[in-house]
Amino acid sequence: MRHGRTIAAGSLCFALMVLGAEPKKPEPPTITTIAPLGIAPGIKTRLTVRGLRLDTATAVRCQEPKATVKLLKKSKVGAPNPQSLQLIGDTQVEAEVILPPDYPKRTVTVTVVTPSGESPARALLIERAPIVEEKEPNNGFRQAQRIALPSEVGGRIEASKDVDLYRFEGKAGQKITVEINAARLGSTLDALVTLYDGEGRILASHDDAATHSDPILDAKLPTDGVYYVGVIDANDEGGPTYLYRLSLRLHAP
Ligand SMILES: [Ca+2]
Ligand SMILES: [Ca+2]
Repeated sequence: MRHGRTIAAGSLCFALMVLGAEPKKPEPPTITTIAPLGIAPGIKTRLTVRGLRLDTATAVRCQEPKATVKLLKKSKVGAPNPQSLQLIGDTQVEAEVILPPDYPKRTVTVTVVTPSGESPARALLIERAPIVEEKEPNNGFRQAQRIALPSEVGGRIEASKDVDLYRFEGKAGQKITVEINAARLGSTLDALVTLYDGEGRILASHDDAATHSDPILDAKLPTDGVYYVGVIDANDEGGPTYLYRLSLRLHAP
């Protein structure tokens, strides 16, 4: 499908050139992934914005007019292979953003401006509570990272077949939700999340929601004790742009 369109566009371009028309205008930039995935209001945050054609950036813009945004750096970066170029990008900009402390919404969007135009907007989560940073090694039950119930964790499937395991204590009858925010925010990760009991037996697992590829699962904990949450990429891929935000939530009884 994509190949067919390219040929059609190429033929059209050739036809226009033969007719003496203007050559095609340079394409505007696009954003693939922004790291980190979220930002806390009132706190200076350094963002790494990855995408296509970002190395000529002249500005980074924020949807919130009262935000302070400073473009720090722009550069070309390697993409692992041509197939993943559109997903991962091969250029990046770094910027410093400060949102007003009373910013009220759940997300904020940013764009990158180059001489060829402005990119489509990419959303960032607004963080109201401190984020727990993922710590490797956490690939097995014995190495699982201890987190509280509830918690918000910022993690990354940094390499092919990376597994991220978290351990928490629960009580019988507690109702919890485990949600991943990744693809919805431009992460390359196609996350799959699994809830295990203290013996490592699978209690629940989820891959894709109805309208996107970020998993979300609800569970009622059967006993008092230890539980584990595992995050993997459904295709066993990984890398710097395979970021996720894990929300472990406890519901009121
Ligand atoms: Ca990891
Ligand atoms: Ca890991």
